[in-house]
Amino acid sequence: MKRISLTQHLIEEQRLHNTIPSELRLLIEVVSRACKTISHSVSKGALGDVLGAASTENVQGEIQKKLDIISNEILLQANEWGGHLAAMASEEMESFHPIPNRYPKGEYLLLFDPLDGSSNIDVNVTIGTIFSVLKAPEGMQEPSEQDFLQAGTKQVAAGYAVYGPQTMLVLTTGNGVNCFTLDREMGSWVMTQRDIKIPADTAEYAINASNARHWFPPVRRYVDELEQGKAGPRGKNFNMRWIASMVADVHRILNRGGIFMYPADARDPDKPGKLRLMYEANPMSLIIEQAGGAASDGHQRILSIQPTGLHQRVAVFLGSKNEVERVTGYHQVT
Ligand code: P6P
Repeated sequence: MKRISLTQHLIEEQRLHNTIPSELRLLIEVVSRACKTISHSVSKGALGDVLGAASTENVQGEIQKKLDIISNEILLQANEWGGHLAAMASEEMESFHPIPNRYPKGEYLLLFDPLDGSSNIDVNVTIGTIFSVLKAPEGMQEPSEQDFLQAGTKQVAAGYAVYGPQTMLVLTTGNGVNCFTLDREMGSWVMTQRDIKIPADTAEYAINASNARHWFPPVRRYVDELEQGKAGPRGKNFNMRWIASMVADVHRILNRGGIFMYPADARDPDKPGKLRLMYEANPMSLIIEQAGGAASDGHQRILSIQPTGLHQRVAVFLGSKNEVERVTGYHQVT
């Protein structure tokens, strides 16, 4: 495959599809540069005094890790001066972050989980950054939380950086999914996979099985069948993976198929799941669908959900299309 840079890809996409105006290209390049900085901080580990917990909690009531805060700051500072954004929102901040008056404002809204998989940071397991891009409503003057509450189908771009053995950037602007590997010597993102597609079938599933006693019947039935293997109704054996880092699990699924599940369960029937719609489920669902997969909350397409809150949670079943359709079907009959 011809190795091209992220910049060349974005310019070629603009020529081909006219879907990446210069402001959006600037936004994507600024975010990708911030992810390089985050990767650099993450890779220092104990040498950079970036490990361990901060003394604060985020809006989710979770103890923040130092790197959660560092990564959030990196994204805020990288994006606020460029004139491409009207506002930002983050898992780590209760309310949205308007662009300071000293900077020009643009027409895009950027949402992100600055460092996903934080429980893995201190034990050197893969983590990542997830981001979602929306257009600000026409004629918007002063941004409000309501302006962010757009269905996932309205995203104009979505992506993640995965900080693993390689640092990679996975991006969609609505015409397929492309992967870039960070060339640390050159400091540039180089395309290493073009138009990636997820196999419609799989023999691998991802769920936190320690919650099995709390699962509702449709999930119980689906996983039981997988566990019965060749002798069971599925007629084949399945493998299980759970990295407890959505970015890492999704990246594996994007590359070799699989189904990722974080369902609602009986621990808190009012809580529709753990993952957040706006800056985890929506961007990942767009990427998965653009790669030929599917993403549902058990009842409907995640991208069709009309948000009601910036930090609302949603149940997530995403990955190989035929498996997501099967488990979603069980929610209609079980
Ligand atoms: P559990 C990380 O905290 C995260 O938000 C996702 O990245 C990951 O898939 C999930 O939570 C792990 O949750 O309950 O298995 O620790």
